[in-house]
This record gives sequence, structure tokens and C-alpha cells, in this order.
Amino acid sequence: MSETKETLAPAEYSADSIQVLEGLEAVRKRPSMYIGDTGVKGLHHLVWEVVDNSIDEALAGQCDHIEVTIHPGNAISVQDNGRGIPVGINQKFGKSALEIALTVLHAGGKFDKNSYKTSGGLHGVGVSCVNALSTHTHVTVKRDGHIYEQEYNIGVPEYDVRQIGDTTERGTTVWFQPDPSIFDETLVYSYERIATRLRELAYLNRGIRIILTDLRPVEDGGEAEPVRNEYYSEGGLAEYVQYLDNSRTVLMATPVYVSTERGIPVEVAFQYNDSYQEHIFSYVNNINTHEGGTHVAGFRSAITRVLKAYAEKSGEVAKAKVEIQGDDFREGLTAIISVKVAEPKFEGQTKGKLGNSEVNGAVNQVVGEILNQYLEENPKEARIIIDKVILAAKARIAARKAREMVQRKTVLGSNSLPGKLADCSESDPEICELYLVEGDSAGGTAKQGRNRAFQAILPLRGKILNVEKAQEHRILENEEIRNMITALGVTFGVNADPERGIEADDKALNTAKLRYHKIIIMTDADIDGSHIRTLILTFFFRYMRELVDNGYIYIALPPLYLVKRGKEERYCWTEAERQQAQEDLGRGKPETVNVQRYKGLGEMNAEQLWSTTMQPATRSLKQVTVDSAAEADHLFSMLMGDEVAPRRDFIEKNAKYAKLDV
Ligand code: 0RA
Repeated sequence: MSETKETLAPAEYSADSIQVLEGLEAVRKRPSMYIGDTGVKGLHHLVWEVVDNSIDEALAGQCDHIEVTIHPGNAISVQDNGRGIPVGINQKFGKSALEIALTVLHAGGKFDKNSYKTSGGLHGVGVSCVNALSTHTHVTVKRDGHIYEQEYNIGVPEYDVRQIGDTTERGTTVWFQPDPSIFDETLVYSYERIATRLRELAYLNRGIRIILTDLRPVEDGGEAEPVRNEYYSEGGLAEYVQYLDNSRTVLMATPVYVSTERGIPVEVAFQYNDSYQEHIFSYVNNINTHEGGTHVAGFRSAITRVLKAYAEKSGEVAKAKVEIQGDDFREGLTAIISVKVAEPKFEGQTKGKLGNSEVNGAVNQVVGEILNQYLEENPKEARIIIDKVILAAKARIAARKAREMVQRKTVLGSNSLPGKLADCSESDPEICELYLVEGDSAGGTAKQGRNRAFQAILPLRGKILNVEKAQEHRILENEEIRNMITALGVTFGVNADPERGIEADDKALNTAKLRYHKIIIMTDADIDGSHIRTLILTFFFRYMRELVDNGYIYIALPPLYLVKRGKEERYCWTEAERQQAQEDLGRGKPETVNVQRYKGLGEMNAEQLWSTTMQPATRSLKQVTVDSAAEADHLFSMLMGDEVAPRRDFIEKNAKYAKLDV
């Protein structure tokens, strides 16, 4: 470090400083308003805020290398090779621009309006929020031949920006330590969660190299050895589509891909595979729009328009004597649409739907042109796609009949509930719970042990159908799946409601009569149990996604051990708890302690099952959430799809986790 510490900004306590303190105080008083929540999600949000700033710098064409590091103690650093945050004195504040960026709300970004700001993840609050919610922040800037730094304690500068040396490099490093008094749930970063987002960002912004390193010791949530991954994509979305489909059998040699400007930057990639679902993922300014919007509408109408014209010209449709609809063109389609919009309007219940109308036309045009060109240049693939579309139309007609069958059974009055369902006596879905239990025997125990006022039990026989590999009408004909649908009280098909912007859709899930707001999957704590759990989750994820998104799906966590000494008993859910219990109950005489390992639910009696796994006051449930829809799709297709090699790789790599964290 250099001895010359040039002071760049005056350290007086001005009216501006007071304003700054008030601003940061507001963030600390209501952190959830700025970062969503103060749990795991909010903790990770801090990382997204800082990374987004570096991505913005890359989008401005000024940076191509970003390093994210998880340090011992769960501190984070984000380093980039951009221009460096400016350090000169800002006229209005009389302070260094760097200090302003780190201490003034909404001042973090670039000051011109022409750039497509990623608008900083969820709320676009900037790095000053991260600073306010960290016990310690340290920013280093390399710029104009010099190295500068400033440190902060809960947002307050320790000293004025100072020059600490010379360099020929450029860039910004932000290091921060989240404040434990804010993040009271957990301070431990999830490597997987950060890796998933960085992988996504690398695909969405081709040419940027993003490196993730975990330097934490095991006590802090790290591994025995440092872990490092590099994310880099030359091919952008074309490679992302291939990654998402790497467990599926694809029908074309390379994806259809376009990256261009049509008033706005539009990048789209798509390909057909032999699955029966459509997988369309969309992004605006690198933010996932899980409710779709105008960009997705433009994409869909281009696919329908161009393929319909091509199919009719080919004469195949007339030969097959089926009427083709929009859905049929999207069966087995995996697509990613990414647009950059200067002033995005987000609509919908969860603000996940793009509203800017001008985007529809831009995407529609771009996709129409590239698809026409593709069909002309690849007649063999074109033929395969048209054949698939015709098959999809036939399957759709069969599926409609199957849905009508399910429906007819559902609306036939009270005795239409499945015979195997032991229903609860309450009817308010808010308080009612449905346990989906592996096997008739455990189902019987659960029926005896439950509180019949609000807990219903539906035993599922053996392995349910793998929906990843079956056509929709087969799925709807499957008895276990039909039992679940009727027990839940959901139906398929919604009517148009133009006032709320809802189109008629005979496939859409209708949850108006959903009978339970907690749907709890309870399987054995063994390999078969986790397989069955994955099968059920796949079904919910593919066919009842809304239930997952609303947070209605849970996993029951039965204990793994019962540690016993005389009349003293303790249930344990982890290895560590078991060791502790053995020590506590053994009191120096470990041989007097008896440890029972529970492999199946069947080894517990009704009272034990109730008190450990079903009694709301003492049980623990894991809520199923989906962080990245694209990543969850990839995971399910890999775990449940045709290709064995990627599944084996995944299981080998993740064997030690032993649980599925979607
Ligand atoms: C404001 C203006 C300029 C760059 C940045 C901010 C900037 C911010 C961050 C945050 C993380 N990395 C960053 N890199 C750059 C442009 C200044 C110029 O014209 O040189």
C-alpha cells in the first residue's frame, strides 16, 4: 500500500451528510421494502445488486470479466474490469462520486438514460442499499492509473476516498459483510443459488466471463477444498437452449438463433425436442419474466403464423384431416427470449409480465424472419417439425377427451371424491391440509394419527407415472394422478375474462375450487421415497405450476433417528442432532443409549407419526420454491428424462447432498 493518501473529498458534516444518513436509516428500518425480505432470498439479493452493476458496465461494452467470491465468514466480493466507479468530486454534493454511489439511495447507476440498466434485479435499489445492510463494506477502484479505496460501517464512511497506489489496470471491487442484525434467519450463502444465477447471466450476456469461487471453510458452509466455477458463453442463448435440452432428444442439429436490434435489442433461440411440453423462458433486462408478456406474445404469434403458412403450403395438414391450433406448434419447443427495454413496464400479480406494447411487434418480426429463413434452408427439419405439429394436434384432441372424463367425474356431486381419500371435516381451504402419502400402509398410519378436523390423507400406490415421459392424455388417464386432481378440487379450462386480460384456455389450471392450501408430500426417507417425491414434484411443476408458485406445496420431514434411554426419548433429523442426543442422554455411558434409524414411515406408530411429522406445532415442513424456472426445468428433465449420462453425472456430483433442493 502506498504512503501517499490523497484526500479527495472534504470530510465536513454537511446537510447532505445528514440526508445520506437518513436515507440509509430508512433502508435499515424497512429492509424488505428494498430487498424483498431479510431471509435467504434477501441475503442473496445483496449479491445480485452488486453483480448487476458490473453487468451494466459490461452491457456498456466496458467490461468482460467479473469475479464473485464467497469469503470465510460469508462475506462477498464482486470484482470487475470495467471503467471503475468515478472518484472525482461531484459539484452538487461536494463529495466523491464513489462515496455518493455507495451512500445515496438510487445514485448507484450511471447518470445517463440511454443505457439499458438491468435495473438492479428486483427493485433496482443499487449498491448503497447493500452498503446500508452490511456491517462492513470496502470498495476499491482502479482508474486513471491509480488505486482508490473507501470503507464503510453500516453505510457510514470510515474515511474520505483515498488514493492508495498506482496501477495500469481498471475496474471496481466491492467487498461486503452482511449485517447479522438485519439477516436474522441465516447468513450462509448458497453456492448453488449464486452459481445458478451467474450461469444464467453468462448465457444471457454472451462474451462475459464470470468466475465464482468459494473460499469458505466447512464451518461457514463451504467445502473442504476451495470450489471454483467459470461461466462463459460464446453462443449466448443458442447455447442456453442446448444446455436446457441436454437431457432431451432434440429434433434439429442446431437451434434457430437470432441476435439483432429492431428498435430494441432482441435475442431469441429455440429448438424442437421430442418431449410433449413447451418450455418458453423470457427475460427483460436480464430479469426473468415468469408471467411472460408482450415479448412472449410476439414470439408465439410469429411461430404460429409462419409454421401455419408453411404447413398449409406443404399439403400435409389437409392430408391429416386435423385442425391445428396455436398450442400444437409449441409442443416440444424449448425457447428463450431476451429483450432489453429502456423503460420496462412490469405488470401482473407478481410484476413478472412485460407490458410494453412496442416489444410485441419487434419480436414478432425478428422471429418471423429467422424462422422463414430456417424452414427454407432446412427442408428436412421443417418436415420433422410439421409432422410433430400434426401429431400434437391429434394428441390434443385425445387429451381434451381425457380432461372431460376427469371433469365429469369431478362435478358429479359429493361422492366424486376418490375412495382412497380420507377427507377432513373442515372446508376452508386456508386451514385444510392434504397429505400425499407413499403407500397404503403408511397412509393407514397417517389416517389414525392425523387431526381429522383439518388434515386429509391421500395414499398413493407405489410409483406414480413419470409425467416427463408421457403424453398428456396418458397422464390424465392415470388413476393416481386422477385421484390427486379430484382430491385437490382443481379443474382444467378457464374462460376468457377480457377485463382482467385473461384469454380462454382449455388447458389452463383452474384453482377456484382448490380444497387445500397446504399440500404435503410425505414419503419414506430412502431412495425410493425420494424418487416418488421427485415424481410428484415433477407432476406439480409441469401441470400445476401455480400451486408451486403460490407456495402451497410442501415436503414433510420425518425424523431419521429415535435416540432412547429408559423412558427418555429424542427424535433427530440430522447426524449432528443424533450425536448430540447420544451425548446428552448417555451422560458418559453411551452403551446405555439405543439408537433407532427410521428408514420408512411404516416404522412409526400413529402417535409417533403425528408428534414428529404431522403436528403443526412440532413438525418441520419444507416449502417447495422455484428460484430459477429455467434451472428447475433443466433439473427435472435431467432427473426424469431419457438421457442417462447427464443424470448419472448429476447424481455422482450431488450424491453427498442426498436431497433435492429445487
Ligand atoms: C458510473 C459511471 C461510470 C461507471 C460506473 C458508474 C461504474 C459502476 C460500477 C459498479 C460496479 N462496477 C462498476 N463499473 C462502473 C462511467 C464512468 C466513465 O465514463 O468512465
